[in-house]
Amino acid sequence: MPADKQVDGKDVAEHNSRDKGVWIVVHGKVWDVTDFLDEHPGGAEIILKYAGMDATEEYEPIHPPDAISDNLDPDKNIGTLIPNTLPKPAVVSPPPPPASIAVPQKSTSASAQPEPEEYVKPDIEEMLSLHDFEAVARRIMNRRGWNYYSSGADDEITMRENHNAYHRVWFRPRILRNVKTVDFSTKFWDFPTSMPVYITATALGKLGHPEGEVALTRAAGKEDIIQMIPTLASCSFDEMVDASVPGQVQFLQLYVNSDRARTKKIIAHAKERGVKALFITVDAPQLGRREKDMRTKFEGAAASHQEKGKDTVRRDQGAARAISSFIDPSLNWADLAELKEAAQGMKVVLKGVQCWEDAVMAAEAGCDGVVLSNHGGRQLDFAPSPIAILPSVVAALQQRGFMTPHATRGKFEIFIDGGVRRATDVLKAIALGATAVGIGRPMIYAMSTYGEEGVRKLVQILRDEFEMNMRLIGAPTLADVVPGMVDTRALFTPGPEPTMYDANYERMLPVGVKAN
Ligand code: 173
Repeated sequence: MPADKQVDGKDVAEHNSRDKGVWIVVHGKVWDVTDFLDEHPGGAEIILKYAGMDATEEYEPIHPPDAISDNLDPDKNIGTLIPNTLPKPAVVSPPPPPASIAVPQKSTSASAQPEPEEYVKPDIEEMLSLHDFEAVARRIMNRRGWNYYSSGADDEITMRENHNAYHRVWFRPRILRNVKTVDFSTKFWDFPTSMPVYITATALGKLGHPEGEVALTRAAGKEDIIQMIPTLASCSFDEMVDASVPGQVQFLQLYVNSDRARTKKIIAHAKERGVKALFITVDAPQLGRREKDMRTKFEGAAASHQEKGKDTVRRDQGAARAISSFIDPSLNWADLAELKEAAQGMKVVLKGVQCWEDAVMAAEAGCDGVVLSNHGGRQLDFAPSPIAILPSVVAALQQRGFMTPHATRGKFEIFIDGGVRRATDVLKAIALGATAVGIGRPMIYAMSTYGEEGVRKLVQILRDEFEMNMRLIGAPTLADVVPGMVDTRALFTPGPEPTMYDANYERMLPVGVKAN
């Protein structure tokens, strides 16, 4: 059927079941997805829910724009929907904010149903720290987006520990050093950047902001920091590269697909578009259980599981589960050579290393670096915080000659991510031997609350913090931030009471119990 055929909404509405055929509308185009139902990485159920309807709103945040045309044959494009001919589905009201943060209600004697007080988003100039973006995000993001980004695995012990561990590293500040000017620009390998912080990969940006990840790209370009492009972005890879300015350095985070040909195609395309480094995620052979995400996304909806198809994975539980089934759990060390060869010309880094033995194996396998990461506490609960394992990783790599002494860092770079909220956190990581630190959630919260300007503001806040804190520890350059500037003796003992989580995150509650 010719793709420019005009299709009446009534015809679409009639194709609403496996028996009658399943048509859906996305961005004004009508697609026949009947044969694709059981191939859909997100499962058949979610498509069937939109059978005969316009699925654009559901589709948009969790698929890059080219996902349909990449996966369906052109003859499955039935044509273009004639505007305003599709019967309207029942209106679904936007999800309420989490009950635990519901604002106090005005008491009014005139009405039995008091109106909730409206939350007034603060002016961006009121943002003083990275925590502030999270606090605003929690109030204004829709529930689905907030629960997806804010959730951690199981009891969220690792997610909290990632941040809390920084509270147990203390500085040993030096005095009377000339800190009139401080310089915190640095290089990742030979790629210069304005600070030792990059935007790490986070999926599904349009759950937070309609522009999605291109807002991060633009902010990174303007503030001269490096962005790691996620495999599972809401924007397409090309949109993110097209949004960069000339000379802007971008990395790519890669989930390795069971279909290796697809992965190689992605790598080749990234190389062609000038991506400088490939960060292969190695901590997610299966997605962790983020119960807050799983529970709330389908609150009130009937439970679902894939009826037919290749496996029995439930895909209705949370945004990430819906789209992660392509990730290859059989990926192992023997596959690295092939991936490295495909990536020749780009740096290759393993993202998600959680002990020194694996960091050494990565170096021995010829990788250019590692990211000590537990995926923001979203995968294995009780994985250690990256800052706690950093000293042992550095020691092991130095012993084996993969890292030269701190001030003249070698070619093997150590990045860390998870729980970073302050420039002091970053400086602690630098002192202990990291090249730089990835920031994920706060970037997404800044984007979700104030768009590109929010992300720029976040970077500016960090810049101010770097300048002040480097003066206060007596380090005019990052080369002066050496191991002797930190005291890690408390790292493995209980430390100060955590602060962030009580303010910005709610405790997880069992099914059916409302937070208060
Ligand atoms: O942490 C995540 O949510 C994540 O990495 C992911 C993995 C697969 C699909 C979507 C997101």
